[in-house]
Amino acid sequence: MGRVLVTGAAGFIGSHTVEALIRKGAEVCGVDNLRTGHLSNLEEVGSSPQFRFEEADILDGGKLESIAKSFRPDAIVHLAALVSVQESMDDPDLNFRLNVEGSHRIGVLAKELSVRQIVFASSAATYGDTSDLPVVEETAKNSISPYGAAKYASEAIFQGYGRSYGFGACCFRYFNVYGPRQDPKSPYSGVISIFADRYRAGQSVTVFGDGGQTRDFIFVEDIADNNAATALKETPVTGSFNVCTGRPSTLLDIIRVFESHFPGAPRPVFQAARTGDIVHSYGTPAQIQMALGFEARFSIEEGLARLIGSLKE
Ligand code: UD2
Repeated sequence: MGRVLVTGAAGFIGSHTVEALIRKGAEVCGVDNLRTGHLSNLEEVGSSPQFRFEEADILDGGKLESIAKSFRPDAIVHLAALVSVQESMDDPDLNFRLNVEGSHRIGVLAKELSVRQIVFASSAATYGDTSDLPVVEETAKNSISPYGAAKYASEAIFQGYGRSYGFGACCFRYFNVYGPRQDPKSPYSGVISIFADRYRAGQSVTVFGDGGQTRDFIFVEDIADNNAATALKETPVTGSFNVCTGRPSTLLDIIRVFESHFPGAPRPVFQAARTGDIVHSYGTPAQIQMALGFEARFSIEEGLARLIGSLKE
């Protein structure tokens, strides 16, 4: 079975990806600088003989290289990043270092170690605000944040380096990912993480706008399974793919599901829509389905039920 290095292993998507790799029988080395990741996210895999953890920064080339050289990965899943769009707006230098220079470093590492495959966490933020729906991979890339721009630049870095040095580079444009362990702390955190936190605490949620806005919410286990399966494929794959369900939900749909799990919860409070907010967003997963056989397994009802179950544990 494969040996996979996962950067950002202690993060939200990283920790689920490590679990998916272990379920599939891989040997996993997880690295994380714990800037936004938490060791507690790795509690479930901590005792697995298939897993080791190293605290390291992707920009610390020497340390990362010595970890990677002793582990000898066949594939790298690169999820370490500055993950907040708002933080990228406030600190574009840090965004550049983590989300562009970091990609370059990982690309060079892949060359040095002759890995077979890189899996990279890109984002639907590469498309920016588009009224051209559903979003397909060819839709214009009109990023409206340093974060989206860096993700798109990194796709070019990974695919160009992959062709130069002979590794596969799969760039996954995640849509709105949700699930257990997503951090609800910032007002710019994913809406479902904020809603989950508030329903659990018996507090009312705030809806910006009329709640009719749509997003293509995808459950984190679908994201993780796809990362793991791609990292473990025998034949390298290169391309950029939407990772989404193709089924948009409105915020009112989401609230309805939460209310069925939290009967008697306070009613939502409506406020003016946020400036710059996108009204409708959803993608089509047709290309990833063709290339990798991916299909989201979790409906929004099932994903939310899992998330709410984890809160009540
Ligand atoms: C994501 C990014 C955002 C920007 C955008 C570009 C995240 C968390 N956000 O925003 O920074 O890059 O993509 O496409 O990655 N909402 C509420 N109540 C709340 C919180 C949010 O009504 O307490 C609304 C929000 O105004 C929006 C919807 O919920 O209409 C979804 O918000 P989101 O931040 O989860 O995701 P999105 O796609 O707007």
